[in-house]
Amino acid sequence: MSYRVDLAVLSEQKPFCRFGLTLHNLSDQDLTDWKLQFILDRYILPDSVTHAECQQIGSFCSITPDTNKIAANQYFYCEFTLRTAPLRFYSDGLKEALIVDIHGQVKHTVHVTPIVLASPFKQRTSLPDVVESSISLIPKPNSMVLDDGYFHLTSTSQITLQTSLADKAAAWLESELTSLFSFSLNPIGHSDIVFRSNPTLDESEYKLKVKASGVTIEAGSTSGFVHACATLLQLLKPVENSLSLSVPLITVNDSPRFKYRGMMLDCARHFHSVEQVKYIINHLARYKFNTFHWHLTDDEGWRVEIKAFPELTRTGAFRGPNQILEPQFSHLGQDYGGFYSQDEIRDVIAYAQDRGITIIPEIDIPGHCRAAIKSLPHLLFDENDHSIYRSIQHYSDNVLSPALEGTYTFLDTVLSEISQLFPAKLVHIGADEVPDGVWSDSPKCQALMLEMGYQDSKELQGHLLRYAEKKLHSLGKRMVGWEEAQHGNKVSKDTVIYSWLSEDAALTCAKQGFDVILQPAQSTYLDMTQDNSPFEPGVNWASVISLEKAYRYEPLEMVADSDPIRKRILGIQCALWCEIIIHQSRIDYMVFPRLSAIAEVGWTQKSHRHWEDYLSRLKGHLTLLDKQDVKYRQPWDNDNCEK
Ligand code: TNX
Repeated sequence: MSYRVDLAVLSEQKPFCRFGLTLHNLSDQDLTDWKLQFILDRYILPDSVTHAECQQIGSFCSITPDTNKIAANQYFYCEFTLRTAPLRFYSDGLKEALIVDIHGQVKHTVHVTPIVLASPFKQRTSLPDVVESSISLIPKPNSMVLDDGYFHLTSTSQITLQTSLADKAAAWLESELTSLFSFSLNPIGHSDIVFRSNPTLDESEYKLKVKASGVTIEAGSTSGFVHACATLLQLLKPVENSLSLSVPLITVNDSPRFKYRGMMLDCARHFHSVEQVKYIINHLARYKFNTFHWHLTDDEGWRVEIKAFPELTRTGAFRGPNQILEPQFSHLGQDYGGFYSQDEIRDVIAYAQDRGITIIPEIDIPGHCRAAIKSLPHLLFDENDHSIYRSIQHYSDNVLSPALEGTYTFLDTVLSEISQLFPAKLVHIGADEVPDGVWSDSPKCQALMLEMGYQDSKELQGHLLRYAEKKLHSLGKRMVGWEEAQHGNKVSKDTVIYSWLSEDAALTCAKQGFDVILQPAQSTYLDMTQDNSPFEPGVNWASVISLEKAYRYEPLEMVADSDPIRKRILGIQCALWCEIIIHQSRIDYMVFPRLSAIAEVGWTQKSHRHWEDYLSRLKGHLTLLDKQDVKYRQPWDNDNCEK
């Protein structure tokens, strides 16, 4: 190791933190003509830097020192300030660092030491020890009666389909039996699992009966059959020294608490392969979710092929030293990225449909658009816009202009292709986090405001979103957006609001007449750390979300049962934002088992949910996760760490 960088907290004076950065030249050669590049996802106040100048684009930082030489075995030191909540976790520090020459060519790799935090080490919280439940169903069914005894699926068992509604569920059951238990059904065997249509059952509702004579599944919808299979799969246990599987005698009559149960996956900040996306979708089916919200575009990446604009993926899907987009979050010295072709997307949609899951695509506008703007500057870049702004993720050039014709050409084309590609009725247009100050120094935007009689720049955002909403209507779609979609008061009440700031904010939207999906960051964001130990990966701007906190999320707790506003709440969703999700094992660590806790929040009635009861079921359920080799966070292991 010839070069090393250390970062230490020097002082915490709310709302600021002061840091000292030391770059050690441990080699026996002088270092000259150098700059230091590193990844830090907080914003360095440019005027606060000593002995150097800092340029920052998003999380990509570049420090140019005042003196260009570090003699052999000497070091360079500078200080800077962040306006930030105190740092509490090692993953808050520098992620990667490189020494480059003054033209940006890589000279040396740099070893990054863990950040020296100001806060003392915090003990992890431990979970109560519980006795493992004999039935490990998650989410817990809303009605279930257990009998004595077992039925056995054997090498002579067969599925009998009495309805074509169950085709997909039965095929999924067979593939899961193979992958979880290496168990195959016999095409000419006994009718041990019978699927029967029951038109009296609502969407997603199902009945599962296991008697001494076999298993009967009834539903009135594809989703109902899939959920019944998810229950059956969790009831099965391999019988020792035999090829058969046992299932307890049981009667389950079950239906979900919320109609909409979703998960959002951010594939823009880091790219996840088709296989990784399918992996998540299959797990969603196992936990009886019915919606996968696919965050396909953001500042740091455009991940969906648009035939009319190949530039969007040619430029916007990659970042790195040889790309137009700078490296962000990881892979500092390397080109990095990827996108989904339309054929791949169709394949993923079919895979999800086979599991009763609808995919809602998200094209995030007008903020979070840096990758698109850099890819299509001739359409999307307003060269006369001198507005000064900085987004939450530290970009000053990431917002579409509502006053450029090109913006509308872009929207028409992208929304048309997306609407054709995705069969879902809902299309998500983002609308989150448009920074203050945007459009204020653009003659075109100011002229548009004057022409339309707008007083507030938020109305420009509303103007653009109203256009998107009408376009989507003309394509037979319903628009959905983050909370800020109602800013500027222009979109109609047909738009569905995904509320992430807080439940209060969600209720305000519902009172105004919007349908709402609850996704409060404080309980459902899977990128939040899971404990106070500084070793935990993640961020904590909304909260630390332990398994218990996720489980104890109680939607609409403050709303009376009789309040008509409840009808406006379509359901709940959790989200994995992926700034820090660099590899599959981190997906596992952040998602499992919290996903199972949120699944129960969405599915099981409040009166049936109890924390310790969930834990006792979870204990048995972990065996199933082990079978799938999921690298979940060990709930009872106090030295728990990412593998
Ligand atoms: C907020 S929630 C965001 C995302 C970030 C996330 C990180 C929302 C609509 N926007 O852009 O990735 O926080 O936790």
